[in-house]
Amino acid sequence: MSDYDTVSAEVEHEEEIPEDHPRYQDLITRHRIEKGVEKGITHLQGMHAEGRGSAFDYLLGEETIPSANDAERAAAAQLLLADHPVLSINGNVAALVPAEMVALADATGADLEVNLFNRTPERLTAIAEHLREHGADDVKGLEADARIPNLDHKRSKVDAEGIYEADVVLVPLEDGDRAEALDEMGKTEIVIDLNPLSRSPQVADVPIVDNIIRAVPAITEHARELADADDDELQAIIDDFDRERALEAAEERIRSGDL
Ligand code: PTJ
Repeated sequence: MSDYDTVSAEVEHEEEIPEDHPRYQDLITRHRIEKGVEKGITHLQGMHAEGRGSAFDYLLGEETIPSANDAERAAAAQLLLADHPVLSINGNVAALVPAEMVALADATGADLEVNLFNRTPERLTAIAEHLREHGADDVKGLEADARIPNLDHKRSKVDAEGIYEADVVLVPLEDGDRAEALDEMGKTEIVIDLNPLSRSPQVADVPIVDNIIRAVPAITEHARELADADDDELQAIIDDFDRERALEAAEERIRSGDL
């Protein structure tokens, strides 16, 4: 079987995808996004976003590179040290890693907030419901009673008691304008994005260049390991992390990776 062989789009459940398939992770990802669109969670544009991400992941060798693992550890330290951490959820994130985001929220004491680029009440409600089906108790983002400054009206909507007042936010697969606007608000931003040249990782305090399906469980694992660490130990992990070096290492791997 070559790397380019695929599995029929007729696959109904992801368990039907053979685990020994050379592109197993990519097929699972594609399948989850497709189901997300069918369920009214994921926007059609989410398919384009996924295709773009998948091309970068292919060039990264579909694995967590060492600099991404360092970023995931720094992200765990940031979330644990935060006064009010919030994890932002869009239609792709909800389709790909719903239970994993709930587990990360539990491990770090973070809130979950639905925050959409293509915002509609139907998708907001469907995503909140989907997260609850995967174990979430409280899902923010439905009130949208505050605004991120310097962003157009629809995309600026957040919860006053959620992203608006958070000190640390995890914004996976985020749009560049919003990442910049959150940065201008002084938030500590953790971004997960497979494209190191995209504006969101470029403005992030902690850019994680890794597939979200690997990154989120990895952050949770680091957070569980660091659960008993004191503030000095967490701060030392944050201070040791070099965002520029992480971005350069990812770009270097993508440009020169031996596939
Ligand atoms: O659900 P909504 O309405 O909030 O819309 C969500 C999308 C993702 C459609 C929207 O935010 C969007 O259009 O995003 P962009 O501008 O396409 O950016 C998405 C970024 O995520 C790109 O840089 C991709 O490379 C990256 N990406 C895609 N899939 C993954 C990924 N990064 C990590 N893991 C992935 N699986």
